[in-house]
Amino acid sequence: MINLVLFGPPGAGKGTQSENLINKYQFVHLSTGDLLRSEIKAGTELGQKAATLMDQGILVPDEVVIGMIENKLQAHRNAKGFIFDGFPRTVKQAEALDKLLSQYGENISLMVALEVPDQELLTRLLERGKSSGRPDDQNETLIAKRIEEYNNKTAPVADFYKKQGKFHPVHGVGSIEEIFNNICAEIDKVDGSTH
Ligand code: B4P
Repeated sequence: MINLVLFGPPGAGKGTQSENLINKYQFVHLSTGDLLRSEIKAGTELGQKAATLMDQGILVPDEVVIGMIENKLQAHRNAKGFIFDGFPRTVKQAEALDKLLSQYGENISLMVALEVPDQELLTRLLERGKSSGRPDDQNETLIAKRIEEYNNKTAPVADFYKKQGKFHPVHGVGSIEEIFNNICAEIDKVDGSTH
């Protein structure tokens, strides 16, 4: 079983690459961004609270996303592997994930970190904002706030996995296919060494 953390700043290509990775490896896809957006769409209390924060580019509380992930792990006990997209986003979330997986005798196999310069992130997100309707993609100030949240709270998560020897950086600028092939090469290295 391969459990992959797909990591990177907002707009790095996590959601984009996840789609292709699911097709190839039959991972169960767990995107906290998608889970939160479906709560917002359904108009739940959790969704209403999350929307206020997300619309300002701020992370939602750790307890909320950890609870969502726990429910999903329980619902997919027979999965071949998981791809964690946009989670963990804080060290507290990373510690909680290790704990949850250990209850199933599992652990994170690797973290693939997509590396993309800030200017490129801004261009991509503003472009997506023209059609996505996502409030958090609409202007430069908000996107800058999301990148600031990433640098302050999320970037330290990379060190957490570096210490475990699981950190695999991949250059995230170029064609989607080229980046996909480089991610697969990292997964296959780890997958091969576990057999
Ligand atoms: P997410 O939904 O995770 O939002 P994201 O980081 O913007 O998405 P992603 O990074 O997957 O987008 P992609 O690059 O694929 O989170 C949204 C919000 O939810 C957060 O700000 C936070 O408030 C909250 N949240 C989520 N998880 C949380 C957690 N664990 N804890 C607390 N809060 C949490 O796509 C970007 C664009 O780039 C696309 O238009 C794509 O087409 C384009 N693109 C992709 N690859 C490209 C390439 N190679 N070249 C050119 N363009 C490319």
